[in-house]
Amino acid sequence: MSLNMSELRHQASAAPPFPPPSGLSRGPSVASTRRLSAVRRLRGGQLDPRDKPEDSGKGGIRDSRNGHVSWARLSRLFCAAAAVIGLFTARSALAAPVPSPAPNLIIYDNDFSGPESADILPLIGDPSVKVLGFTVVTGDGWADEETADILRFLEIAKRTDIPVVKGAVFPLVNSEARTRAWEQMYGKIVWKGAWNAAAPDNSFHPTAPYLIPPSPVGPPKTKALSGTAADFLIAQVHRYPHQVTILTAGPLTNIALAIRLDPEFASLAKQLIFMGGFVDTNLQQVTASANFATDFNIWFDPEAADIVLTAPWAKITSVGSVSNDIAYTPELAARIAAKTTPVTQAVVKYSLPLPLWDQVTAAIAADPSLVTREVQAYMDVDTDHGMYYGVTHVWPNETAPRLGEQKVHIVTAIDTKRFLDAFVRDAQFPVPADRP
Ligand SMILES: [Ca+2]
Repeated sequence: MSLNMSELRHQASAAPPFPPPSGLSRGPSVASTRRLSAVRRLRGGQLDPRDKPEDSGKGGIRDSRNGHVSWARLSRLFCAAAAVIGLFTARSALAAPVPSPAPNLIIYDNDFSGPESADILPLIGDPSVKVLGFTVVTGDGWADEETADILRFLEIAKRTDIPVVKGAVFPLVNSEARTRAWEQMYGKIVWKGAWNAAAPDNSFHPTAPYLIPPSPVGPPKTKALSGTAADFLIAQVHRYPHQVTILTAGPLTNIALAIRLDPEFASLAKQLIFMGGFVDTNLQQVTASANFATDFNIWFDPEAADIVLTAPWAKITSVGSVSNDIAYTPELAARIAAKTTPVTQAVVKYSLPLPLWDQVTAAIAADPSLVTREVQAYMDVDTDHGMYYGVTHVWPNETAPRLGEQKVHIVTAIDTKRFLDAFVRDAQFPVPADRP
């Protein structure tokens, strides 16, 4: 979620569909990684002490011709063998370059909105991460204007090598009209994203989904790929089976469409990490913030969330209200501004003092060790069109209805200091002046 409100927009138009991201090669397989480990161990002479031959009880190993062999001779035999193996492996290593560790492959789906997208910095600022693409979904704004926003920010960051693909314009079932009807019955919703009331400067335009108001950082020159986000997501998990983390920080429409188009999609991904799943936050809407304690990403498209949470992922991680506790502050801005790049300037100029919802979620995808506490529970979303439409619910083993809902890792605490330190570092990555 983000609340940038008065950015100007520019139409993103079509480009060829889904060329493979530049500079990307498949990571080594498990088997090749094991081979690499073995080569390194042997080349370093680090023989496992458990490999020591079993003692015969007489100071050596029985030789079929000469009786006992001394440990000194045995040692010489081992040295000779190791030398031969070392020569062989050295030649093998020369013949085949040692691959670098497999990158952390991520597709980031979000309702990018506004002239800065600081939430992508934990990904593009971390050299261990390879972003296969950014996919865009309507949520805080409409998909067309959001696509222009993320394209422009990638230009500022000099990372136009990363593809951007536009996704769903509308949620699966929910609509502005349904939301108005819900509010007449059950109360008010503070933040309605693309359905916020129309603003004179067109920062909100609920009845004009394809309008792109001008942006203070100008329109992008680059274009999104043609095709849809769902097709891009499907293509990438087939290209890199069980290697791609699907990271989302917007409504789950694109992910649900991918699941419905390709029943293999969820199981072919490495995992899902999503921003959302606020559990038991009703009281916080009274005691803290009626806005921040609302599960916007789930509420905006409950049916999509239901489809996603009942799909066969290898692992699901929910980053929910835990991210409310970490906000963008003047102190954080000052730390980021200590190094001047086009990215730090844009972040400091346009970031709003809001919780770092998406930034925390992206950072966890880049570095899961930031999580210091979690709870596991079955999770799904209410899709009845009543008071609790779009409300997340969790169950323990004993009471889960088992209608397809999956066990979810719900993050309840992170290492905040380490997150903030990493976020400042990632925001300050060098932006080459000579790269287009
Ligand atoms: Ca978001």
